[in-house]
This record gives sequence, structure tokens and C-alpha cells, in this order.
Amino acid sequence: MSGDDPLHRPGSADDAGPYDVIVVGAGPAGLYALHRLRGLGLRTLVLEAADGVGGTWYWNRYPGARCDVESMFYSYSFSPELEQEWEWTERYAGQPEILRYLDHVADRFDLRRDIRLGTRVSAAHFDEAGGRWRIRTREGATLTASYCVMATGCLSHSRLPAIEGLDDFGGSVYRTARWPHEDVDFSGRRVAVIGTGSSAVQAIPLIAGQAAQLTVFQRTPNFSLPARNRPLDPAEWTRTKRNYPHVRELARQSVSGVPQAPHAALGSALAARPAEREARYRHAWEAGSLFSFADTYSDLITDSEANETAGDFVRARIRETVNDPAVAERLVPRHYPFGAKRLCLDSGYYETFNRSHVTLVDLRSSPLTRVTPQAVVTGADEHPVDSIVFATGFDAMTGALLAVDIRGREGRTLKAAWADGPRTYLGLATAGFPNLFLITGPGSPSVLSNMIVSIEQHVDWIADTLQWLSLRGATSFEAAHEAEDAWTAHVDALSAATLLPRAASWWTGANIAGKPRTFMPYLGGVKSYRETCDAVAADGYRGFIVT
Ligand code: NA7
Repeated sequence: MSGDDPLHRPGSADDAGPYDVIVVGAGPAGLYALHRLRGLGLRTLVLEAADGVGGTWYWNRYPGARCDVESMFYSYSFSPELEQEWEWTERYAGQPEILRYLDHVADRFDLRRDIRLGTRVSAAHFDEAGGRWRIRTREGATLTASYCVMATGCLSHSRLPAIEGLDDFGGSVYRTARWPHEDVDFSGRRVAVIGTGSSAVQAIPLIAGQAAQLTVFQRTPNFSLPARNRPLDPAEWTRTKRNYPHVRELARQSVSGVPQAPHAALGSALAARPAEREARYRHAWEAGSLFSFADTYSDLITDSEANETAGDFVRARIRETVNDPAVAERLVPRHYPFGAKRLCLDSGYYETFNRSHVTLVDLRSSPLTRVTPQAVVTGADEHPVDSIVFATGFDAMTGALLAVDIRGREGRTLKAAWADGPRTYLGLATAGFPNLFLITGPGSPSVLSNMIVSIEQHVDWIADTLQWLSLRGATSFEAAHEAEDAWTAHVDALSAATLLPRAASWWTGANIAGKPRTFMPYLGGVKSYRETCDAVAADGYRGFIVT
């Protein structure tokens, strides 16, 4: 470690500690990590930039923000009491309800006493001589811990595009991922929404319900499926509660982390008769689920022709929903495979474009060039607006990690180690960075799965590992380079066998200028991933260097 590293200066204020574990982030991952690690008797501290717990559900308060995994399954399984006492009210819970749930978890398990809010971690450096992490916060504290767990979320580093003139815009500017805590009222206002990803697709119908005029600026149309959200049926809820052990097990043994009854081989979409295929797609469309098309045919994400059949089905639904054929054509995605950008789940998105005060601007034919004090300018057109809402996405999966100055052995930065794209072993650790764990990191199922299921699996694996290390008196745990190389190649090979890398999606880093293009999440599914992690542990942590 270099002598001029401020985190290693003698006398640098270590305001408390050393801790056994410092967890960065108090979202769903950080909260469970604290509960689990504290339960092992480890001195654990969580550092959280926000003024409240909840992570993504703390920040994303935009109108219509809602989980698109069903509430009954997007919840912790670690406490049967919690499962039984919490009451979800809707099939897909809205942001306020999920945040209430996470606040309840923080209180119920007495987590707050070990969470420091309003504390943004700016650097984490591994002190090789001392064998511990030194963690600096933007607020000026330096803390040390044997282990550092990054629970910083996959979609937490939001991005605002650099647009000429934005600073001089005279109206109000909002970001979906940094929505104000106070109510925003668009009544009587002319509103611009920039972006048409999941956040915009959820927000647009609600903003249209208030605004005098809404102009949506679309760069790439997305495939969106109807959520078919509804109040939770009490009988269904009671049944699920009674069956939770079984339901949770089904989720853990599934591909996506939602309970799916094991089904027979699905077969190829191309082998099916058109009427049969149509019926199966219709069923998936009616289901109101992100995962329903995955249950139709096995080759939708591997065969372009098969994929087109599903894409055509959804395109037909868009065309039959949107009254103006010209607008419908602009909303129809056609330049990338169905499902190669994350599907959206909506409540009245396409219908919103039938409202007379809603306009869709296609940025492909007329790019956004600048903002004036009172308008958004595309090509030769000025669109006068009072408010601009940016729903422009995130530097996904690596953004929040690389925003922290993380340095491992010999002062090597994570940025340098990942210059050509993230490299991990199991998405849990990265070579050269001992005692550093990533929760739902690149190379794990993460954003392709029900995040809560993946979070619990990672936290449990890390907790078991720390216990194992402690029993052996080991103090250093690090991914071996060969294991990392092999895992990274495996993750690449899985995605290369599909159509998914063909779209310019945030899964591949394509939405961030200069970001290395690599398909980041692990595509093998949560069941096989869990089995691999368990086998690695059972095999004495094969691929890790333990000292
Ligand atoms: P997404 O899905 O990344 O969507 C961002 C949207 O913003 C997308 O339509 C982008 O178009 C658009 N965008 C980004 N930059 C620009 C610029 N400069 N000009 C115009 N349009 C732009 O983020 P979300 O927040 O909606 O959803 C993220 C995840 O959160 C979601 O998948 C769920 O998991 C929850 P592009 O497609 O890049 O052409």
C-alpha cells in the first residue's frame, strides 16, 4: 500500500472499530446482511448514504413506482413470523408499501442501532499489512473492518444525460431515481418525460393523469406486458401464507426466483402450429407477469425465428391498443429481439398514448439536441414544457461499486481490475480484493432474478463462509485468478449462446458511453447457480485462496 494513501496515514481517525464486517448499503441486501451477521455474533456496521433504509425503494419514489415481481414472492423468507404478520395489499406492491415493509423489518429486528444513515462511503482500501479494510466516508470518518460487504444495489447509480442548456432550463427538473419526498403536482403543467424504460412506463400513465400536456421522448421502444395488478385476493394470500415453506422452496429451485411448478420440456416455438402458439402467447399475455413468456417455448431467447413469433405477438397487441397507427408504429420495438432488453410491466402504458394531450416524440428520427429555458429541442422542433422528468436509467451492476474508490492488493483499483468489464468468481468476490464480498454482483443471477431470493442466497452464503473461516482461524479469503477467469468465461459463454447480448441494453453496459460491453448477469438461473455456490463451499471453497 502506498505511503501517501490518506486512508493509511498514521493517526487517521478511526472513529470506532475495528468492526468484523462493514456492510455498505441499507437496502434489502444490507438489512438482511446485518441481521444475519449480527446473529453470528459478528460486530457489524451498515453505512448508508440515504437518510432512511430501503435502498432502491427509498430513492425511487416516482409516481407509479411498483415492484414487478409479485409481493407475495418479493419478500424475505428468513423469518416465518415476518412472513405471517405482514399484510400485502396488492398483487404488485407499490413503492410506499415496500418501503413500509423494509422500515418494519428494520424496526422488528432492531437493525437501526447498527446502521449509520446519511453516510456515503467514498473509499475502501485493503490494508495488506493489517489484513483489514479501511473505509472512508464522504463525511470524514475512517473505519476499519476485517470484511467489507458491498450491498450497494444493481440499479442505484442513476444517470442524467449531459444535455446542452439543461442548467438554464427555467422550469422544474425531476429524476425518477431521485424523486422528491414531498408530493409533486403536475396539474396544469406541460411535462416532458425523457426515457421509456420500466420507470417511465410506470410513471407515464400517472403523470398523464395530472398534466395538462405530456410529451414523451423515446429513444428506443420497449416491449411492455400488462401487469394486471389488482388488490390481493385474501383467499390467495391466506393460501400462500399457509404454504410459504413450499412456495419459497419452489422459488429457490426455479430459474428466476419466483415459484414455478416444474414443467415438462417446453419445445420449440417453431414446432408448434400457429393457432397453438397464439393460444400459448395469449395465455402468457393475460398472466400479467414478467416471466410468463419464459414458460411458453424453450427457444425464444436462443433462436431468432422463434423469438420473432413472440415479438410479433406483442407487436400486434401494441397495434391493437394504440388508436393512431403512426403512433403505434413508433411504439413498436423492432430492432432487437423480444426479451433482449428487460421487459416492462405496465398498467395502461400503451393506452395512455390514446389520450389527446399525450404526444410521443421519436428521438431516433429527430434527436434531442438541447434544452432552452422553456423547451426541449429535437431536430428543428421546439417542445415548450414547464417540467422535465428524466427516467434515463442507471449505470447498472457496476456503477455503484466503481463509484467507490475500492483498492485491493498493492493498491490496485477495482476500476483498473474491471477496465475490460467486471470479472468475478460467482459474482461474489473478485481476485486481488481479499475479504471483499459483493451481493448480487455481476456474474450472479442478480437482475435476471427475483432480487430478494438472490439477496438471501448471497447473504446466507457469505454468513456461512465467515463462520467457516472463523472456525478455521482463517483471516483471508480471496478469489483465485484462475477460478475468476473460468467463471467469467462461463458467464460469457452462457449469454453468447442466446440472443440477449444483441440489444443495446443496460445488462450489457451499452447505455453508458465508454462502458465495456459485456453481458453482466449470470444466465444459468438461480437453481443451478445456488447449487454451484453450495458445491464450491462443500468442496472446501474450491477456487478461493484461504489463509
Ligand atoms: P432503463 O430501463 O435503463 O431506461 C432508461 C430509458 O432512458 C431508456 O428508454 C433509454 O433509452 C432512455 N435514455 C437514456 N439516456 C437517454 C438520452 N440521453 N436521451 C433519451 N433517452 C435516453 O431505466 P429504468 O429506470 O426505466 O429501469 C431500470 C430498471 O429499474 C428496470 O429494468 C427495472 O429493473 C427497475 P435507450 O433504451 O437507452 O435507447
